[in-house]
Amino acid sequence: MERTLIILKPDAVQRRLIGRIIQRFEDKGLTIAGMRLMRISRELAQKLYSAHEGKPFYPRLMEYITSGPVVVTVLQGNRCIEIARALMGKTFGYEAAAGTIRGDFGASGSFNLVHGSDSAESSSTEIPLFFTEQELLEYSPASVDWVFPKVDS
Ligand code: IDP
Ligand code: MG
Repeated sequence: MERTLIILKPDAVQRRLIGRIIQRFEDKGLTIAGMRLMRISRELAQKLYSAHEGKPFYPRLMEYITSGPVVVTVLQGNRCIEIARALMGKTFGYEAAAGTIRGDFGASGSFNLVHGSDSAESSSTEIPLFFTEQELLEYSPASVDWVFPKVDS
């Protein structure tokens, strides 16, 4: 099954939204394979956001993501990258649709609560920055066949 890296960014933790945001992913039927509360170092932030180096907002992005504890989690499920991105909504809360995490909880043009891998390629480079294979648990919640039928479209 596919996996994606999700980060609840410092604003999500400071605003005590961890439970409500994780709930969205659980409600959808995605499985938590790994989870940790941590503070992202500058070195790690540079690796995570290497694609954005040189962009005008990069210094502020580095400051933001290293400014406080984050919750890093790996979610698992068929098409979970696309599903998680849809649950997150557009990049900033002012433009994200109501019903999405960013649309419901955010209004800022810089703080946006969550990070989610945007492709299979990025999830495969992002996940190992935070978790070893041993730290990711392979299990099948009792409900999983009802969320992802063995024969599906
Ligand atoms: P995404 O998180 O929706 O994939 P990206 O374009 O990949 O958005 O940007 C990564 C992160 O960089 C965003 O989540 C946001 O925190 C920050 N960012 C992107 N564009 C801007 C901007 O124009 N101003 C300030 N921060 C930005
Ligand atoms: Mg992105």
